[in-house]
Amino acid sequence: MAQRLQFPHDFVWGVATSSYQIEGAWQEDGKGESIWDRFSHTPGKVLNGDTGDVACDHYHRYVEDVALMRSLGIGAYRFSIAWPRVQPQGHGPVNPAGLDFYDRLVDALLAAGIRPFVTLYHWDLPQALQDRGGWGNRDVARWFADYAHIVARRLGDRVKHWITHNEPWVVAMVGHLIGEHAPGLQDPALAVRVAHHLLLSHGLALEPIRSESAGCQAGITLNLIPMYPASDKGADLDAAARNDGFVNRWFLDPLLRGRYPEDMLALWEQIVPEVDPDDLAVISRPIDFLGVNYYTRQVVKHDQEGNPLLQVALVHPPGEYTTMNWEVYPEGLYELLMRLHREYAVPALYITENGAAYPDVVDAEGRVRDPKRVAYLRSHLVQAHRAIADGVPLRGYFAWSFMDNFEWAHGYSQRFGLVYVDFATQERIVKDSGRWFGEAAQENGVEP
Ligand code: IFM
Repeated sequence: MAQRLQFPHDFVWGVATSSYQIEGAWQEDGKGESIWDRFSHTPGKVLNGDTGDVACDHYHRYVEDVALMRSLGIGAYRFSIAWPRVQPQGHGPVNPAGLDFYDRLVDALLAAGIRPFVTLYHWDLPQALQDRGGWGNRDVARWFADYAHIVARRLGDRVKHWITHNEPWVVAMVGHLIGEHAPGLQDPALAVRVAHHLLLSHGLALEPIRSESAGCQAGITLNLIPMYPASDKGADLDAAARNDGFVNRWFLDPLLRGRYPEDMLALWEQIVPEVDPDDLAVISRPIDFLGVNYYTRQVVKHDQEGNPLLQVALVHPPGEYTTMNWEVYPEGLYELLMRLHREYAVPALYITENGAAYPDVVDAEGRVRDPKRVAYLRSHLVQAHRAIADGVPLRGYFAWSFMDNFEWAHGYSQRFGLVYVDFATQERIVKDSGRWFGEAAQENGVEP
């Protein structure tokens, strides 16, 4: 048998979730409405009319959930804070009961020996702020920094890892260009402006976080997708470069180089937002780490009729796909990590999400056998290990997700969890992959 691949002794093994996807309790204890409450309550927006009203009922079951993490041997938990629980109107008065919930959660984690990684924004904007223009309104960036300050003041003595945003590309583009996510808009210029304000809010939040959380590490999480041209024709190479500009460089370059990519500025001349003189200096304030969410690659071809902003279309090569119709492509993770190291000299990296949706079922013995997910996790961890061996400062890996949950516009139809959730009874059943991942965490390594 091949030798086990051992990770560095301080490598972080974690699981991840987000507030709207698991908490439920959508209007309890003074929580305000979020854009995802509004969106999921609007008929036709989410598959089967599913909502996050109850989700995994984690708000009431967090003690049990933390105990389950502990029993698996998980070392860290990445979760997000629901802004409208903390500030129901998005700015101004604080709702103490909302902060208390996260305070209790952090204490429970620490008592279980699990390190909390907090994401401040994983898509549930207070609806009251959307009513004032949402992320299209520059003021929201400042209000986000105030909110970050409030949370860090309360939790910063115990939380030492902070992520400002989860996947600003998705917020900007899926929410404001494609319209499949809240707030469900389709306006290219607005989408690019939203992206800018998200980045600005990230930069503005760093200082208050650091001031309240001595010795902390603060960063941001991007969804990054390595792009491959569908052929070696010049037009396809250019198409892949444009899609890379759209998904990856439009966020990486301002954050890590203090400028937007020239080729994309030229391409999007008509829609690029107003950028105040200091904005890019704020956006590129040093981060301690970059969070990377990696699921798949994209194969791209030039297509005049394709996405009008980019004139590209995606090609689906033969291979293995998850139920999200995402190709399983572990080598892409290695290539992505190497690129971030070489081209962006990122100080440290965490894989803050990686995982797969498959059609899991509970068998007659009450067991969930999910060998494909085990294979997916293993193959990606092998590539992560390879990147570390080649010099990438990768500090940890978080599996998405700790448990099955509300997969946005797909409702409950996509199961990503290491733990199966029966949404009718809220029973949790650890999948084979959950046990496998817990063992890998305990042994700090995987069999190749
Ligand atoms: O469920 C999402 C998560 O909220 C953000 N990253 C991708 C996951 C799977 O689609």
